[in-house]
Amino acid sequence: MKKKQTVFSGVQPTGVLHIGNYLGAIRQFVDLQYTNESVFCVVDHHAITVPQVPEEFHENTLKVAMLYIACGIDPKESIVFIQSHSTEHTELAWILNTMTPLGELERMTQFKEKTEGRTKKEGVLAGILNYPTLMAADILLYQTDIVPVGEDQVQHIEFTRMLAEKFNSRYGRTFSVPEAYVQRDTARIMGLDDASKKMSKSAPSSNNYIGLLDSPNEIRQKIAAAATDSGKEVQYNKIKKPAISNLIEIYSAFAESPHSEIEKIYKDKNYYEFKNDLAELLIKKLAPIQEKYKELTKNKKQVLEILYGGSRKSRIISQTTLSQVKEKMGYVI
Ligand code: AQP
Repeated sequence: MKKKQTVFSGVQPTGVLHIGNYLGAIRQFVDLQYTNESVFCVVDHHAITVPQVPEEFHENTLKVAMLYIACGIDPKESIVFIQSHSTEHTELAWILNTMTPLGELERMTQFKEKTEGRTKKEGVLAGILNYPTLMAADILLYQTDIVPVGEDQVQHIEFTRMLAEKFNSRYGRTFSVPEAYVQRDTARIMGLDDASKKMSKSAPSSNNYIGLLDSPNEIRQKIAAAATDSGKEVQYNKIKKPAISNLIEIYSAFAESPHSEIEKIYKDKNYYEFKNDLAELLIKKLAPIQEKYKELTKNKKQVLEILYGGSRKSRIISQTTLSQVKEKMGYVI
């Protein structure tokens, strides 16, 4: 079957992936790969926009790659590779940087959040400002049509579209103009310890998230400790009951059952019973991912071969795009 469109996305190796990364992004990668040309990248250059401990960074990069595969990304269907293995990404990022208005970067919500409360003198590093341009390069190199992401990344896709259109209008059509692909119900899974902020792998407390590799006991303990709202009814209402609604969203996504069904099941039950069942559901659904991951850790050589092979395939596409870009701009190539 001819695959329809080109899908590209990436995840940063800034920690162990959590169920928000899975529901907001990786599950979509898996579904889309069968009908679309798919390219999935471990975006290691993005991770170093915040300081990394070298040993942890190295390990986390391989962990993300192994979790991609453990979650169901099939290297026979998709190109899987590590961003820094394809130097075209940083080269195109530089070129795009020269066309990016500073104001566009400064107004990015993530830039504002990540530098909140810090003055320029206190050392806001340039990478945290510039990384949307690198993300644009990642996407545009593959003539991407669709970018599956969580809601927090939508602004960056809009920014990528702006750069693609700007380049195309200045030099003639060179890039496909991509669109964000957001799964409405799981676009923003909130933190377990604070339902007003998104679940995040670099959250100060690990009680904020369920990691894809958390043990059954960790899952039980974290769900038991998860914030709830006043009252005891298991009802979906994002305004009045944000914390319970977040847990219902997680339950609903893993059980593949609508919120209303869950409300019905727990109509005469309390938070305690609901949380117990949610923990057991997560343990059951994460078990096959954890098993596959464990197998992969025993064969890191095979994982590296997949990644090197992915990089070779990715470069066939990215080198073509980069050559076109440079030729149109007048570089001597
Ligand atoms: N809470 C979330 N709900 C739904 N989707 C989410 N994503 C992240 N958090 C949630 C999506 O996961 C993909 C990979 O994210 P990323 O690692 O590249 O960066 P991020 O968005 O900054 O994710 P984190 O977990 O919050 O990492 P840190 O803490 O390092 O910043 C993206 O598609 C993202 O939208």
